[in-house]
Amino acid sequence: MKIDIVSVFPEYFEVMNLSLMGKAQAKGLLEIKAHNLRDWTHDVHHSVDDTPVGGGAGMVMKPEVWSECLDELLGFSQPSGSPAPSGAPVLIFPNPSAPLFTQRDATELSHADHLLFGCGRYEGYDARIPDYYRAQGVDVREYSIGDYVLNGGEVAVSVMLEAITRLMPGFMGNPDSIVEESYTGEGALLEHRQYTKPAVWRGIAVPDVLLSGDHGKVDRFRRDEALARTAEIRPDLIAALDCKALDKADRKTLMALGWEVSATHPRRLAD
Ligand code: JB8
Repeated sequence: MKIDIVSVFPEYFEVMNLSLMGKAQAKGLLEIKAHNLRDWTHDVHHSVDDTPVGGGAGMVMKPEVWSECLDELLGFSQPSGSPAPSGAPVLIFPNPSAPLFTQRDATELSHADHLLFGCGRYEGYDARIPDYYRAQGVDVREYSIGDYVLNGGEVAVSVMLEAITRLMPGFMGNPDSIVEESYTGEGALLEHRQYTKPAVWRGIAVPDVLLSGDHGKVDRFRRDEALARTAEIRPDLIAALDCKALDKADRKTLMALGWEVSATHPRRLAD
């Protein structure tokens, strides 16, 4: 997978040479290139922003600099005209006012050949930039990574890239560890808690059942814990489950936790 990132702080992405991401690059699985947006400016001050039309605080990133940069990285020879070449990258802009980036998006994008990320700064980028490339036939995505505001898109891109690249075949040593994780698949639950040895540490014992060697009992214990923790921390995920996908023991557990499970989706009963 080829990954281009455009930013006014391209050095930020030197972290991508570390850990599993660095190994994936060394293996040739990934090719990450960070570009400096200011390389596409022509003025002496290398300016990339201007005041907002309509007034207001802060600055907005100018469309002309971005279009010169993106035309080149997308392989568009003309400023306008020819449609997106086949095999064109998916163009992704972090934006705190966009839909949430989810595990589903990470899974989808892990199959792409080429991603191009644009990192905004200041109050963001001119809204015509994504509009224009969409109109040119480019697959343009805008995503928020959560309900908080960052100073720019760089951190959001590193979050998205970490979520996307670890799903690529050959990226992780043990692909099984992906299947068992939170937020994978339809019946998404938070994970059960994890323990390692020793069995008693500072007077605190791991749950007995995990030492029993009874895999059926261990699986049931973990499933019940996942249901209970999810009901407590993320009741929205329980309410999104398909009741038909719940086994008898799941239903019994949820009912004991105060959920009604006879409709399409579980519903929290009034206390
Ligand atoms: C300027 O909070 B964020 C985010 C914030 C930003 C920009 C992009 C993303 C650009 N501020 O996800």
